[in-house]
Amino acid sequence: MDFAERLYRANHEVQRASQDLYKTSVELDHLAERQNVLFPSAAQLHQDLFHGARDFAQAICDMSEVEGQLEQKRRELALRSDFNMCDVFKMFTQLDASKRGIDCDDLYATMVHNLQLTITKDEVFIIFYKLDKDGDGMLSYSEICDCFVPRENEYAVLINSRGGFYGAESDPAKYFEGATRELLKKFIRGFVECEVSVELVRQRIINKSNLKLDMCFSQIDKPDKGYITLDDMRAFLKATNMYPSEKCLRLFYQRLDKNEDNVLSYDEFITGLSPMQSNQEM
Ligand SMILES: [Ca+2]
Ligand SMILES: [Ca+2]
Repeated sequence: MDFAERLYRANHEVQRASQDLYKTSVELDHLAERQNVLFPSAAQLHQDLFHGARDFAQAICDMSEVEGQLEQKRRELALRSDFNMCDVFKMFTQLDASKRGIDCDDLYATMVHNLQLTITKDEVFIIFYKLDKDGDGMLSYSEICDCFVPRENEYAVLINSRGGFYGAESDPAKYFEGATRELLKKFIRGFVECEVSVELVRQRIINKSNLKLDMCFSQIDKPDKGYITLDDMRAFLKATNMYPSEKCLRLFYQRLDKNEDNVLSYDEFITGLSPMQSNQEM
């Protein structure tokens, strides 16, 4: 083989190798594209986010945390061995066995006169409005249980398995031990604080961040199912790099899911996130 032929063959080899290299790089590009479709990077997801998405995600995290703090107080109460729903209901009906529910006046009288709680009528109304789920103007036994029984099952079981202790007691001020009454007061204050904090965040979403809730709904509802799941909510938060505690997020989600069917309808989303003032205007 002479020198010219060897050079020719070597050139040919180089050409083939570079063609192979090119093919491989094209294949790699295709692979990368497919990878991006399957596993979009955080940066790609961010490109898809709507204006104000991070503000909205922050608002969800803030409201979730507030719900978590209230649940913590519920658990502290549930751990008191004398605390039970039967006596709570009796105390709030002011020991009137003929009453089938608690009205706003009973709630106020029990909190102010019996528990000696510093609370305004407006604050009592906030509690009442939140608890009266069926809107009949009375708090039923189950509506009162919704307020006090922890959402987490192991704690719920504790309180649900306890019967009443104070059946023979005629003075509602003697219901529950001192430390339990203190925790009960702390919980009621926490309940008001939770509602006030959530209301402030709702106002922030609309007034400061200028977000339209219907737009937020359609952006989180992927792909246009007409409802939002907990997974949708989590995916949205992940895309904004926010990771609230799973327990707190679940509590916040339950707050919005009024009919407890595990999905957030458009109405539940809008009503749950609109400030109270605009709810009344609607
Ligand atoms: Ca009711
Ligand atoms: Ca629902």
